[in-house]
Amino acid sequence: MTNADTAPSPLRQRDPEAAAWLQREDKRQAVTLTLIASENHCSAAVREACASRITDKYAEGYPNRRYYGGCEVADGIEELARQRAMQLFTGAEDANVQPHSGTTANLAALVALAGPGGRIVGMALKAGGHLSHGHDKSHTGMLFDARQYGVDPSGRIDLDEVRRTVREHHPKVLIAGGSSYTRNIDYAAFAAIAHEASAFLMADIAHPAGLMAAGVVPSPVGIADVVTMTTHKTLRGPRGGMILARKDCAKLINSSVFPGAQGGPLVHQIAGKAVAFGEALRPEFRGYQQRVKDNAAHLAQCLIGHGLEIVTGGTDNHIVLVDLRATDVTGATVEERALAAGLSVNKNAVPGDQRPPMVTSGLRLGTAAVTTRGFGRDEIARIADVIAGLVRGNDPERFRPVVRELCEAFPLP
Ligand code: DSN
Repeated sequence: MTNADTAPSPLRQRDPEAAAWLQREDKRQAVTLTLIASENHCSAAVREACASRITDKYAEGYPNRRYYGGCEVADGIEELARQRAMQLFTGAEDANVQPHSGTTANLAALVALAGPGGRIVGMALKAGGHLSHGHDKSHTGMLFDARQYGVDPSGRIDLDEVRRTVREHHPKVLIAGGSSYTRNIDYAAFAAIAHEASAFLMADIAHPAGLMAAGVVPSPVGIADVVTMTTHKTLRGPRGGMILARKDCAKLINSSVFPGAQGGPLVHQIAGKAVAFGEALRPEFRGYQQRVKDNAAHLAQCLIGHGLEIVTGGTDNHIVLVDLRATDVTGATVEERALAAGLSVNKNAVPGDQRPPMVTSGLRLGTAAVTTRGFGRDEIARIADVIAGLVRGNDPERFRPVVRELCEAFPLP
């Protein structure tokens, strides 16, 4: 424990109970290796912006068109975030930085493009898609007429199936992207399929947004009509969402976010987004994203070397999806063992999975957070040894010293 941990702070003085919970989270992250593909560690500068006094400010509306007075600073912050976003994602004609999350961004974009009750086509959750792409438990599956496409037996998108689904159902929106899909997507082919059917193409890049901003994987910006994302995964910003749109879709998107789906924007989070986009515009961000991608490819190869099956046999991005069906363990069991060893991972369905979502036959791993801590090939190989040992049934306690040593050698930013 350092002096900084015990020094009086307004929070520690006024609410020691809440402060203790937050301190416990600092400690948890420090002694845990995060391999959850949707998580990362943002910088202290981003966290400082998110904790700023602008959290007090209501700013319903958009820069220079607000429903409240005193918004000149909120205008400046939001415009800074928007301009940096458009610089980062070359080809973006408009940026809406207000969505509170990726799901809110998707809902707002789908209402804008499909209209209430409109037909949408997205990738099924079990195939690697996302709940908000039309799953029946999501409002996107209840409020829209949703149809889904899957993946081929090897786990890859089958463009012929996508084309058949679109030709059969005539959707207003075709969605490309997912939350556990590990391969590059041919966005030009998706756009051709959508546009042939007079549908919009919406690309959800929540996961690979950082890799795309850095140019290490192909991006749909400039190809898709609308691109939605989160800002806290590979992009390494604060928790939140964002929508990039072609100029002719921008008005629809903006009024669908506010007043359609949200009230006052979280200006403190938008400040964090502006800072994170500024960080992503620096040259070192590309190197970081290249290492994230290389580490994921290496992790997949190391796990294959241990005899484990990887969906599609590898990865093009930061995600590795382990198929446990040839073993005698479930995703839930390995997730629990991993936590006991100090690794934070998540169980995940694999294509064709027969097990329920709280059990699953897969494990989704991601390299964004450990790469932020500074991991390279050697550390990734050690983590692969641990995961393979856990799948084999070794006592998780046995791996705690390795995880502790790595956490100490590679501290949080
Ligand atoms: N929770 C995000 C993920 O883990 O991919 C998606 O909502």
